[in-house]
Amino acid sequence: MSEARSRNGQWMLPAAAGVGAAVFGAGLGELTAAIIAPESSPFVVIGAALIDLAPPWAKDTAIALFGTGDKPVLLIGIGVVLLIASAAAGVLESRRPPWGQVVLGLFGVAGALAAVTRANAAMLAMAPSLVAGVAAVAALRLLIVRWRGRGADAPAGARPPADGDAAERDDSGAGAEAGAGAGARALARADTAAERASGATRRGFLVWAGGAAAIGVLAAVAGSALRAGGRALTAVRDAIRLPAAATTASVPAGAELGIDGLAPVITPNADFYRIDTALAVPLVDPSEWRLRIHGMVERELELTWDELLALPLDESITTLACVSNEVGGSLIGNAVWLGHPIRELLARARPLADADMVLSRSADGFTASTPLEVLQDDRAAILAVGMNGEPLPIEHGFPVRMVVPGLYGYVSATKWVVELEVTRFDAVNAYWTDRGWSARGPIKLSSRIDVPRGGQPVEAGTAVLAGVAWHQHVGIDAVEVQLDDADWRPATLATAISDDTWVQWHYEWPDATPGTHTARVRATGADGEVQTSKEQGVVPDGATGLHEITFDVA
Ligand SMILES: Nc1nc2c(c(=O)[nH]1)N[C@H]1C(S)=C(S)[C@@H](COP(=O)(O)O)O[C@H]1N2
Ligand SMILES: [Mo]
Repeated sequence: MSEARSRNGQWMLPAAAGVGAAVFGAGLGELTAAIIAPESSPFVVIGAALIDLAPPWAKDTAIALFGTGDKPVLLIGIGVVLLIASAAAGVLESRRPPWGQVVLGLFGVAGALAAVTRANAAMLAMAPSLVAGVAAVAALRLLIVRWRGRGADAPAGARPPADGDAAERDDSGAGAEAGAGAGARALARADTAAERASGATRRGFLVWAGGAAAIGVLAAVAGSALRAGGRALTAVRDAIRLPAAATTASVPAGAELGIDGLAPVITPNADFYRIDTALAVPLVDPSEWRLRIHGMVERELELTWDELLALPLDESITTLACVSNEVGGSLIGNAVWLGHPIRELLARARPLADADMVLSRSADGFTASTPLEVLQDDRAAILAVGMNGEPLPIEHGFPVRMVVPGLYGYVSATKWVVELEVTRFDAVNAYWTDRGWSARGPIKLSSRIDVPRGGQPVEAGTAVLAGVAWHQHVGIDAVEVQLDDADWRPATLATAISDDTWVQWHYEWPDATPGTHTARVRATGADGEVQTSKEQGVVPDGATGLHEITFDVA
């Protein structure tokens, strides 16, 4: 081993470690983005931030030089800068640990900051960059520790572990003089051994650094394949023209109060809450979609997408709610659904007399247990293909999901549904039942105050309070408001769409005096039930209690 090569190894291998670690982290970051936050690829958010920060002359020059190619050039530029910086971080880490880790970590933090500071970004937007940063830092740390252990190319004092150990044993076991002699002999041996082994360990080390980079590249490739799959399915969805409804549903005049800050009576798809266990959204091509109805039935049934669309499709308006919705929470939404009654399909399959449950299963294995009789009565329990006039959004179950008025989503609203197994509650548990939640989940009577919104100042005089109340498949008879612990006073209900939907309410408070006030709301169901003030958490079958807000009158 020549001196020059040995000295090169003192920075080339750490530089390779830096690059390997950075590619490893960046790849995992891209994959994370593709799975959970497609808009927040670390590269794209950093690029976007640089574009925003760049002075106008820099933008003009870039456009003059590269034309419409300016953005790819920018991304490639970021990549090159990152590679150089990560090589430098590797060398830095080999001399002044942990500063190399700090440098790579700062890239992750910069990406996270760039991601969350974009317009209407969710906290989740930070995740890809944080994953990238943490992965790169951990990989760099491990690679440099490995490099330090590998011998001749390491700085003095960091010898190969086996030889170093031998020297230490000698030092501690014998007297100081003998120990020193043995130590020197051991080091001399180590030098020649290390020189012979050096080519091999250098290759071994490069395998580690290269392996880290290769994993990063594979992760990035997997991420882009996922994105491509999502784009392809989006194109398929965009091309779908749903058949006209056999029966239509409409929102009656007077159902929408149109009060600023009040949840609209129909929730736009883009604002509809989303809850599922899917790490990556299942991509189900309609042309490959099949629904199998089986289990305790006289006749098994299989249905294709074309067959489903050929059946009569009805519009229905149903308010979906999540069992995890806290009192006053936002995991609830109302949409116009288009679908075929499950009742009709069950009638064709003919359930056996002792069956009492339908276990629906999604393409990704999630299951829900729905009481059979709920799917057989006259409510609009449907296999939905449309949501607010469009095919289902992919994250809301495209191409087909269940919607069942009156039951929490976890026991009824299976998205990406591919199977209905007619069975019994005492034979099988659904996904959440095995995790501490109730096997049955009727939605509880509840109400919410939306206006005044938190922090929104209210003028003295007439203050307007408004919100929504719901008890799906039962209906709402009344809503009352309580201000500052005074008597309950009746609020005015908007026109209800149906018993299966929430209803808006409002209350005008004529003598709103300056100061801080509290307001509470409670609903009465069409069956006479008054919403309980008894507080219960969401586990195991939904929260109870009254929604209370405090607000300031100026
Ligand atoms: N495949 C699948 N379907 C699912 C879930 C799920 O995790 N996986 N979650 C359910 C729950 S808990 C709720 S509240 C509703 C939410 O539907 P949304 O995301 O369209 O609002 O979907 C239900 N359907
Ligand atoms: Mo849910």
